[in-house]
Amino acid sequence: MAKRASKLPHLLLYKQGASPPSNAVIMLGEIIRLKFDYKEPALLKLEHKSPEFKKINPMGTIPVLQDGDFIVSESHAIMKYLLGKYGSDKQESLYPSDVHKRAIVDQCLFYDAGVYFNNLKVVAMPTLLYGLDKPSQAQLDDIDESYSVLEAYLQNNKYIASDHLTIADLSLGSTTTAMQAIRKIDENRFPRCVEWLTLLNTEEFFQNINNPGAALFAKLLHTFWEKNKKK
Ligand SMILES: N[C@@H](CCC(=O)N[C@@H](CS)C(=O)NCC(=O)O)C(=O)O
Repeated sequence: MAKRASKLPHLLLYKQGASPPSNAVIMLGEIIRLKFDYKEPALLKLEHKSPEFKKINPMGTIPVLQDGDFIVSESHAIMKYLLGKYGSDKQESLYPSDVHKRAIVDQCLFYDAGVYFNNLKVVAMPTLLYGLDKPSQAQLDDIDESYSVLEAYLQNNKYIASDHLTIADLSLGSTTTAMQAIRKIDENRFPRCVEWLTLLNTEEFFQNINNPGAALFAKLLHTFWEKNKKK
């Protein structure tokens, strides 16, 4: 009997293990059963700023998804794309179509993209590339301020944007876990954040994909802080 041509898409993801937005996309892939091939540009060698990489993503960031000859960057846009194209029965719960429900998920995604992840990045990139040896008090205060936003989002639901898991949990959850390497959540001030992280940690995709990535991120930062102090 003739072999049927595979309908599986060829998805190539540019990512790094220690990158929270990459891990958000990979967790989504796991939930909706997608298989990725991976490329890992060496950020420490600035490969993501090379002319070749910038042809793929002018922003010079990871993750970037290549689906056949279609390319899209920015983890939140990638997740919405993957769900729209391959989400099938999972799409509705992970990114609801109801306008109000979707607006709340978007509110969280844009908070991650526009503010929250940046509070991590302004510590991480100068540590890895420019000799920063510890976060400043102002950076730590900004992170605490951003935890208070999550705490407020979590007042009504145990998940960040709904009473069930959505892609907002993957984004804000992966950023938050990595952020612990810089500023631990104070359980007395932000109890709902701690409960939410505990809940996410019951998921296998979180344990298997997110947590090793966050551990790698923590190790990198602490190694560089030690090294940079000796300079
Ligand atoms: N909002 C973007 C952030 C992407 C981002 O900044 N990724 C980091 C790695 S975790 C990066 O590429 N940093 C390199 C740089 O900005 O130079 C997303 O969610 O994809």
